[in-house]
Amino acid sequence: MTHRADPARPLRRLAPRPTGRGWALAALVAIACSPSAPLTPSPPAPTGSDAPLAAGDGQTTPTGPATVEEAVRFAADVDQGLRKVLTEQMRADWINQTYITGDTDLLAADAKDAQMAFITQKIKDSVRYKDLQGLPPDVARQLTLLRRGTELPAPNDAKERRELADLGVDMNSRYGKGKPCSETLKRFKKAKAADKGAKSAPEPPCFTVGELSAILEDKSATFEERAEAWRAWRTISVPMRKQYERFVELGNKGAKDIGYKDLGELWRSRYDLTPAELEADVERLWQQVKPLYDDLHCYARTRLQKKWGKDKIADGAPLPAHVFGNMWSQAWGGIYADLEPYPGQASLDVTKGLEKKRLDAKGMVKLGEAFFTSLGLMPLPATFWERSMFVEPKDREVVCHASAWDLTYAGDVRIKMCTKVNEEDLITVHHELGHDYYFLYYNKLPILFQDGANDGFHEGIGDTLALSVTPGYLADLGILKAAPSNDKAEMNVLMGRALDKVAFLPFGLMIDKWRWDVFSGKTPPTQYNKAWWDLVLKYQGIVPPAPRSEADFDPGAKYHVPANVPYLRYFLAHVYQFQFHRALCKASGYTGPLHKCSIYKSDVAGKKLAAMLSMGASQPWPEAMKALSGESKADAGALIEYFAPLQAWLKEQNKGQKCGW
Ligand code: X8Z
Ligand code: ZN
Repeated sequence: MTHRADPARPLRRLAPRPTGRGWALAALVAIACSPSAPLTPSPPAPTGSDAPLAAGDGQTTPTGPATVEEAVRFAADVDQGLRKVLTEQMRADWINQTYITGDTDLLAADAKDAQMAFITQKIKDSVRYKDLQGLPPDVARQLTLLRRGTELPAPNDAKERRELADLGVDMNSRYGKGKPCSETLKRFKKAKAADKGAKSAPEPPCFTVGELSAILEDKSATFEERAEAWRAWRTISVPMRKQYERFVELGNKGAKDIGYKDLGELWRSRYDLTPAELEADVERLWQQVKPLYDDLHCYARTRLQKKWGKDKIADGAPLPAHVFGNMWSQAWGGIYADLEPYPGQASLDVTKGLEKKRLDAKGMVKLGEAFFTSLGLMPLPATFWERSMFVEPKDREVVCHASAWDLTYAGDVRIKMCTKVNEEDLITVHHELGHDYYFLYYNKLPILFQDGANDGFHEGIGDTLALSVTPGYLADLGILKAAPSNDKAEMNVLMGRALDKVAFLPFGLMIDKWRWDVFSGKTPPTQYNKAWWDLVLKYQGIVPPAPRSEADFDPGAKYHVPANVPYLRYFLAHVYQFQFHRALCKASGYTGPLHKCSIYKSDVAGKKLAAMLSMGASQPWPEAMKALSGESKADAGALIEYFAPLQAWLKEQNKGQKCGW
């Protein structure tokens, strides 16, 4: 994957790396109880074959009326069994994703099959204790979490379960190995190499998602070449269409077997709210942020019209998906140069600073760790440094999408990244370390509590710290020459942030809107692609740059769909992280404008953060939110406050424009 240094690009996270499963798939494990007093005995993690309770070992279900003692024992047994099946799955997945072959696909599918069998059986067994009175709260919470924890319950039938496991692994690996070919793009690359005086190697004209993404943000790529890169990537998912259809059928069967209407209802049941309440809450948050997105969209259109001409970017029309420098138009930092409010106002080229410091991938991760330890958090364990994958291996296929891993639920945490020394990856490093720190701080809890307060919390921790990776902080480290010192430079910085954070919001929402409708049957397979583009248009105001039809399967070209990672979490995280940031800034004694705050070196902020992380999923998420911020509701007010100066500026810029699409 190629990445150019991009002069004067402010703090931004680039196109998300290709793919990433990581912790998310292990998340049977969801939420709740006090970290200090787990009532369920939580013995050391058995990871070997001598584990006291073999997973899925078919213990006979007790007969007669259920008792509290029996339920407590059940929860303890589940804890041990889960440690075993999940650790086995994690190990198989780690090997599979860092060395994709037919063999490792099989090993991963075996482990997934065993994990699904165990969890689905235990969910069914737990029904016996559902209405039992007098359970210790910790045990009741664990059983609740067990029932809603898995994102992929298996159907009763063993053959169907195996089929589901195989489908999941196959789609994931297919995505990881995706390398579409294009003669047009080969010519583009050749011409580019010739311009630089280099000979391009006579390789097959096929490209990874990283390479295609690089073309999307390459200043020398034409409108048409970008459209070709965009189109080419979407050929990899065509064969997934049938697979996905079957995957939905089987996943729904599994969900029904454990009492949910469909898989989407199960996914929406994981937020300590009813599915209907969750949907209403998400809509409330979306309405809070939509005006800001609309302002940004309107401004982007004007600037893109200047770049590409009104024949390509029409007045009042939605924008084509391939002009945002990102394969999914989900983060727009890749075209910062085209949207920069005041060109040349400040030297914000972080990539150049990192290169100057001669930091390598590990050095970037060290820098990330240093932020966490500056807050008084623990250093990462030695095994993290020994076992993580920091760079893309040259000799084998891997899943490059960045991810964080907790292999044993007892301290063997890692990251897997094809790290490049650039600004985007510096931010991604913080994101991934956020997951690892969560793992480390809650790993004394029963395994069912070893999860984020909800999945949006897990996604939001690293991002929260990354909001403190300000130009001021980077200038202190000598990575930037100086922090911006005037309003214009400030506006540039804020725009850089908004291109990643604000642009992402509708995308973060629409993916699962699509899946919820697919799972419920509202969107039948004959309308998979149409429904997808209807939502992209409605929420993002974006249209495909090439004709689409039901022969395509564009959702499959976004990693989280074939990998079956729920996506609402990222929308929530984008709201929470500003709420967390505001709370931690306040705790650290900061009183200035939110977008300039950095909590670097704040012990007080670190303590608050650690306290929340240690709660894991032991209590409903509003409790965790309260522990950190004193607020018990999600609120996009902090995001709006953060971007207030930018929004005022956008409104000025958009005067006289007909916004919307
Ligand atoms: O997948 C990720 C992380 C791993 S949890 C790199 N993200 C989403 C994406 O890439 O689409 C982070 C932001 C959104
Ligand atoms: Zn993540």
